[in-house]
Amino acid sequence: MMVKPDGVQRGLVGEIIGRFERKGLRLVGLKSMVPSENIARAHYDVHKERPFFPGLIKFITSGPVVCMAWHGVEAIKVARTLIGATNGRDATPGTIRGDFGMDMGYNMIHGSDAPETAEFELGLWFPEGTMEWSSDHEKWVYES
Ligand code: DAT
Ligand code: MG
Repeated sequence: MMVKPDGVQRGLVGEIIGRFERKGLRLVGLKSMVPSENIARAHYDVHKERPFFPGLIKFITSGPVVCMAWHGVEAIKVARTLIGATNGRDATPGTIRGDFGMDMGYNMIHGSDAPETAEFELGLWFPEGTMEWSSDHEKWVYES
């Protein structure tokens, strides 16, 4: 997942990370950077033919983002549920976009949408790999 430049500018990094932590996901990678044009284009390659693509690349490369790798059972689905619909005006209250967003492009956070895209995006943003660690409190997150 990635907090986009609007989320960083609005001071929502802690709020967003806190929601995933409290849900019970385990943080296995975290870094901040101003994305290069190359990494942004590779990340959004599936959208390269769309009319909004140039604006999206300009936005994502406009300032710092926070890249996060999270681990958990069905983590992708769980995270997408917490994130909410793409357009903040349509997103359900209680989701990140539903609570903080009013826009389609400025929607604060990216989340991988499938295991294959997660694998691709993790390789792109975390070429050094992610952390292996176990959380002592996880035994109280999952019954078995
Ligand atoms: P999501 O971020 O919910 O996975 P997506 O993968 O369809 O959404 O699109 C990637 C990003 O591109 C999205 O977060 C915001 C932007 N975007 C999508 N559709 C758009 C549109 N019609 N106009 C402007 N920006 C758009
Ligand atoms: Mg997407």
